[in-house]
Amino acid sequence: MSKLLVRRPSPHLADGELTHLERVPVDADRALRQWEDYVEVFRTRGWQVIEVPAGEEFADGVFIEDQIVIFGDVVVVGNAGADSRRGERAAARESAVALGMPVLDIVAPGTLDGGDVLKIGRTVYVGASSRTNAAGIAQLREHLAPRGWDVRDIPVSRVLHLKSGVTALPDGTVVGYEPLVDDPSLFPVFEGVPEEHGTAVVVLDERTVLMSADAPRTAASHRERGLEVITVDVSEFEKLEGCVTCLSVRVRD
Ligand code: CIR
Repeated sequence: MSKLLVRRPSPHLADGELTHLERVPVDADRALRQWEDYVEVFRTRGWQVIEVPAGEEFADGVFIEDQIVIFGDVVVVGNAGADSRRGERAAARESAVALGMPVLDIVAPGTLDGGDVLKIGRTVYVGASSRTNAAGIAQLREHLAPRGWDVRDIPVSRVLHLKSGVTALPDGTVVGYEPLVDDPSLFPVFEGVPEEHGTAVVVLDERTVLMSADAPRTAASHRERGLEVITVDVSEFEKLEGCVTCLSVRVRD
C-alpha cells in the first residue's frame, strides 16, 4: 500500500517564512480544513496516511516535503535552508527511519529542501535555490549516483523552490509557469501553463493528478490531454509559498 507522510498545520502557520510574497492574513482554521480535505483525497484512494508529530512551534512544519525525499527504496533527509525550519528535522527523520528503508542525510554545511527536488524517471533535477546550496546538491549526488540516479543542478532565482515553478505530469512532461522558470530549455519536454498556481501537480497515478483549485484553465488543459484532475483549495498554504506538492511525502508501492 502506498504511504503518505503528512504533518498537521501549526496554529502559528501565519508566521511561516516568506521569501518572494508579501505577508497577508492567513486563516489557521481554514488552513486546517484545507489540509484535512487534502489528506482525505489520498485516504479515499487507499493511501495509508502517516502523521509526523506536529511540533506546534514549527510554523512551516506542515510543508513536510521539504524534510524528506524518497528515491526508490532509500530516503534522503534534507537539511533545511532556513534556520527557522531546522528544528522540523528531528521528528521528520524519526518518521523516515520508521519507514524501514535506508536513510541518507544531508548535513551542514550542505542544505537541501525537498521542494527543490523533482524526479523524472531516474533523473533528479535539483534546484540551486536560496534554500538548497552547492554542498547539499553535491552530497545528494554522492548518495544517489552509485544507486543509478543522474542528479542535475537547475538554477532557481524567481521562486522559492524548483517545484514552486515546475513539476511533471505522469508522462514526464515538465509543466511550469514560464515567468517563474529561469531556463525551461534545461528540461527535455517543457510546457508552459497559464496560471501561477497551475505549476504544481501531484501525480496520484498514471492518469490522475492533484492540483490547486486556483488554476482552472490549467486543470482544463490537463483534462483535454486525457488526465483526470482532482482539485483542492490550498489558498492558505499558497499565501505562504506552499503548494499541493509540499504538503506530503509520497511513498509509493
Ligand atoms: C517556507 O518558506 O519554507 C514555507 N513558508 C513554504 C515552504 C513550501 N515548500 C515547498 O514548496 N516545498
